[in-house]
Amino acid sequence: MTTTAYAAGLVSAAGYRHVHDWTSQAAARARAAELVATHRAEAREIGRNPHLTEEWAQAIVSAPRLVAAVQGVIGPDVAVENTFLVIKWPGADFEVPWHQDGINTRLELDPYRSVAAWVALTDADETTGCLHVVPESQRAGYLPYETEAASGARRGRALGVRVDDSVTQVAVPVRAGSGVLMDTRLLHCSHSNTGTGARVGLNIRYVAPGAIAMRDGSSPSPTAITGTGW
Ligand SMILES: O=C(O)CCC(=O)C(=O)O
Repeated sequence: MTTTAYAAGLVSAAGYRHVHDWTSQAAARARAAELVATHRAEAREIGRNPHLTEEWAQAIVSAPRLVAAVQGVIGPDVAVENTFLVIKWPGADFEVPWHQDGINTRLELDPYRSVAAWVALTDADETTGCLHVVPESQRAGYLPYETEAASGARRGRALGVRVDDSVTQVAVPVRAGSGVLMDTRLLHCSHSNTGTGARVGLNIRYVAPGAIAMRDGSSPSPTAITGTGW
């Protein structure tokens, strides 16, 4: 991996920054408890695009403090391209491999018109499986990735990028009700939850107009949050 090709991007020199208190810790934990109760029996680990159907997810993606932070990065007109719920059950083997949120087999996001948010509904730390990032990795641009099967990822949509162990990696603990904004090229991963309670987080890809390039040439239809012309 080279890290000198591009400028730092819009989020920060490191490629990520915290968003504090997009909701209260109590409200986030209450929502997490409901999700855990709903999904415990089947030990469901992922939910794709809950913002399309679930009121709780629609409320999160349009939370004023979160949207204001996103607008501070990509401008006033904001839509949601994708959401991804991850529940890490205690003791379950569930590693999300190194990946970049802005590129996959379906699309590529313009990193200057998009930003990823990972928001915590429970506390997430190194024990319970918080995100780990490679600071400044956005400077390398989008990197070649493997398919889910080839990267060893058994679950989730993450597409694995090979990251050398010698590269600086940083754990990013987040309290319930807070979150992290990431450059869509920032390398990140998460490990299994070795704690005692479920870890619940929602990944959101926010876009400004013109951010989405679909590989098949089709027109994208993100979910508008602010602005017109979507
Ligand atoms: O919730 C996690 O542990 C990782 C989720 C993630 O990295 C993603 O959805 O892009």
